[in-house]
Amino acid sequence: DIKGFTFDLDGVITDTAKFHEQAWHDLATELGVEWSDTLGNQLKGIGRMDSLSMILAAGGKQNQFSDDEKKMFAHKKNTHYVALIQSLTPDDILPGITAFLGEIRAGGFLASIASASKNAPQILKKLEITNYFVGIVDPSTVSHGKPDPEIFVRAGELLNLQPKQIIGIEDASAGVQAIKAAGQTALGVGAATQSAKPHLWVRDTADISLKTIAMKLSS
Ligand code: B16
Ligand code: MG
Repeated sequence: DIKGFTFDLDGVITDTAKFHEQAWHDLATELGVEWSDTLGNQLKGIGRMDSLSMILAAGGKQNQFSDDEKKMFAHKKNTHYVALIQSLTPDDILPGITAFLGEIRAGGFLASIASASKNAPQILKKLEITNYFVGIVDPSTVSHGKPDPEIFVRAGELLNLQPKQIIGIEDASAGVQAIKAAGQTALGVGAATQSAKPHLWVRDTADISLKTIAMKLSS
């Protein structure tokens, strides 16, 4: 029986992708790398240093900077990003999610966060939903990013449940792969997850509820 949920953050709980994109776009421009929507999409769900590497590679500049310079660029992007997320309020929670978190709590289920973002604690605080979660995996202690199962395994451990008792929720294909590899049931949200063949699928966060999940599990 399902007893808990592991949540991705960006794209499932709130749309911080637009802030990441703005901050990366500005940094790319400053570094003389031409921005494209394709590049922006490729960065979704990818960790901070890997995102920077992809931007430099897109501009053919992967060998032009020292590790210290790269750290400085990533720090600069993050400072800008952190300034942008200060505007988040509970109104920025994606449709259906607040109600679903309420159902989880009322039903005695547990929830934890499996996000690559080091800013996840701040974001949950801004959205005023920190106390719906028993824990947040600290991504700085995770060695392998999604699609590696590590972060979902850790999020499952925070729940103190077996993988079979957990549903993981993701909007990225690499995230769905990670959930499946962790032995949890994957609920994919949106078209981008279909290629990873999640066990359960919804078009939109508004379609997520205990009732729809129960229906999909039994069909
Ligand atoms: P930070 P998720 C990911 O969050 C974002 O989708 C991705 O764009 C970002 O680069 C990554 O977190 C790291 O975030 O720079 O804040 O540590 O989808 O795993 O919740
Ligand atoms: Mg995501």
